[in-house]
Amino acid sequence: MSLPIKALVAIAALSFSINAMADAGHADIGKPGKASATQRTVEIVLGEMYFKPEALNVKAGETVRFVVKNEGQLLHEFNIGTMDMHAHHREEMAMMMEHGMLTPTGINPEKMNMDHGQMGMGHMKHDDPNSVLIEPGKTMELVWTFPKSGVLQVACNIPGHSEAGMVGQIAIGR
Ligand SMILES: [Cu+2]
Repeated sequence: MSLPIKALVAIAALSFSINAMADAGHADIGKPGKASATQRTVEIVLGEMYFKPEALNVKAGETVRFVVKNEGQLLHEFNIGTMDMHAHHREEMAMMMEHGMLTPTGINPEKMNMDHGQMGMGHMKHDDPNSVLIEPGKTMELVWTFPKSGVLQVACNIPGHSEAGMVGQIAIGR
């Protein structure tokens, strides 16, 4: 495994996750967008413990290219979802921390790509299409097509971070 971490995370972010879609259930949070369909680029800066900007308005059905920069010292996540989805994902992230796949400052690619089936964890990869994990000093992109209406939450689900202020809001169509 000699792919740079950035590439691994980009691949993970692009891969379609059945589980994430199932988690979304009835809540329509939108879907991964095509870079070619991008109508707007929005820059987001992450740090301890904030998103800048922390509130955003998008148009109904708009495809936005997020360029997300981690200017902090710790590993952070930019995840678009609902409160329920974030609560569920926070548990997964806590598990990944416990098992050393994530550290407070980075991603351990060997552990992240291990087969965790024998540990009773099933698939335990950070491959949700609605999320990017960004190491300190790095920038990641996420292209997202929003639904026609609703209010979504942005969160960093690394244990303790959203509790400390890493939450934001995206309002659609207003
Ligand atoms: Cu964070």
